[in-house]
This record gives sequence, structure tokens and C-alpha cells, in this order.
Amino acid sequence: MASKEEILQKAKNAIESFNKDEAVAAAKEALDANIDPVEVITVLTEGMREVGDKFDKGEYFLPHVMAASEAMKVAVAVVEPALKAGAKAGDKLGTVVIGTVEGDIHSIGKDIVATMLGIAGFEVHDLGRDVPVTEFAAKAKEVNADIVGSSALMTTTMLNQERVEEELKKAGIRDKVKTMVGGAPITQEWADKVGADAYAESATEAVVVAKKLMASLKEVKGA
Ligand code: HCB
Repeated sequence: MASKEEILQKAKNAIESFNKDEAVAAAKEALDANIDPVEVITVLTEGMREVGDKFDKGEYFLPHVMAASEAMKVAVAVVEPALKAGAKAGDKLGTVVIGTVEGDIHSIGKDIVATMLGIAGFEVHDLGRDVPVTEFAAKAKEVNADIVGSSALMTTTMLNQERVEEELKKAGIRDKVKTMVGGAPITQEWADKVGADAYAESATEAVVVAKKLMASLKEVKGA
């Protein structure tokens, strides 16, 4: 029987070699071997990052990236039910509105963040990708959100995270919500620059950050 490390390596390799069948098989094998689904998602993400790095270096081209994203999607779909099954029942931690900003169709990372927040106990309203900046504020108002999370993967679209902040102010709810920004080009410096309340580097960190934001929101509201 393959060891845990071997199975996880297989899953990562499957993404890096854009092999959907192997990605699905490795994800299933991981679940059968009782490997924590969060660990599986983490290695799949690492695989996707490697593909991104190779794309950056000119070793891979867009069709490779598209094929790798497909492999990532099907593997995540295998693991997701197990992640959800492990979700803690109990009180809702808070309400989150999340989406990838206008002009940006990258959704893999945002999807993982949305899933992990849901599993942690947040009510998540996922607006999808290429979301008009006005929609973040409108949805936040509609569902009385505690946190508005935005994702941006391109230097050109990250500017729209600042516009999300502005729209929340225009809607008169900026002081009622906490904001979290993320995505590959995003940094803490960027979060500070646009006036976001927090930056999260990964989906697991997004959960930690969201819980901290809830605590600070409760302090502000005196709850
Ligand atoms: Co895309 N792409 N792409 N792409 N793509 C990037 C982002 C580049 C950096 C690649 C490069 O040139 N080096 C680049 C952007 C350059 C720039 O900054 N200006 C780029 C480009 C240019 C483009 C197109 C314009 C290419 C073209 O058509 N010529 C086009 C975009 C069109 C558009 O959006 N209008 C495009 C298309 C694609 C796809 C469709 C082939 C595919 C996306 C599939 C999909 O998402 N459904 C794709 C992919 C996969 C990538 C790379 C290779 C990987 C992105 C990814 O999924 N990473 C990426 C290279 C890279 O990022 N280095 C490349 C894996 C996930 C798990 O990581 O960072 O997204 P993540 O998310 C993390 C983390 O950031 C955090 O948690 C997640 C999980 O741990 N997080 C949050 C994310 N969002 C958060 C929100 C929060 O509130 C909190 C935390």
C-alpha cells in the first residue's frame, strides 16, 4: 500500500502533469487512506502553484495552465464532500460575502477559500468570478454580511479591491463589515494601502483571519 506521502505526491504530480484521471484517482486514494482532506487540498494547491511558476518562467503555456486547472477542479470536487462532512455543526460563526473581482475570471483559489470558510462554520455567499464591484456591497447589505472577501489574481484587477472598499462606503455599510483581500499578487501592504481590514495568504489562513475579524467586529458592536 502506498504511504501517505506517496499518495499526496501523486496528487500533486497529477496537477503538475495536467492529468485529470490521475488527479481524481489520487484524491480518491487519499480519502480511502483516511488522509485529512485539508492536506489533500493543500498539496493540490501546491501543484497549481508550481504550474503557475512554470508558466511565469515560460516553461508552460496557457493550454497547460487550463489543463492543470481542470485537473485541480475535478480533484477538488472529489475531496469536497469529505471536507463538508467534517464540518463542525453548531452556531454560525458569521456571514461572508466573497467573490473574484470584476475583470478577473480566476476562481480556483477563491472557491477553495469559500469552501474552507463554509466548513469552518461561516454562512458563505459566493458571488462567483468577474463580479462587478457594486455587487459586493449590494449582497453584503442584502444578507447583512459580517465579512466581505475579495480575490484578485491579476495586477490589473487588484485595483478593483480598492473599488470594493469605496462601494461599501457609498452603501453606508463600511463600518458594519470587515474586509479581507487575497489572491496571488496580494500582500499585507496592498491590504493596508486599499484600507482592507485583513489579508490572507491561503485558504487555511483565511479561516483564521475570518475568525479574528469576527472577534474584532463583536468588540466594535459591543456584542
Ligand atoms: Co491566469 N494568470 N490568466 N489563468 N493564471 C495568472 C494569474 C498570471 C499571474 C500568470 C502570469 O502571467 N505569470 C497572470 C496574471 C498577470 C498579472 O498579474 N497581470 C494570468 C493571466 C495574464 C491570465 C489571462 C489574462 C491569460 C490570457 O488569457 N492571456 C487570463 C485571465 C483573463 C481574465 O481574468 N480576464 C487567464 C486565465 C487563466 C485560466 C482560465 C487558464 C486559469 C484560471 C482557471 C480558474 O480559476 N477557473 C488561470 C490560472 C490557473 C492561472 C495561474 C497559473 C494559477 C492561479 C491559481 O489557480 N492558483 C496563475 C499564476 C499564479 O498565480 N502564479 C495565472 C492556485 C490557487 C489555489 O491559488 O493564489 O489563486 P490562489 O488562491 C489562494 C490564495 O491566494 C488565497 O487562498 C487561495 C487558496 O489557498 N486567496 C484568498 C485567494 N483568494 C482569496 C480571497 C481572500 O479574501 C482571501 C484569500
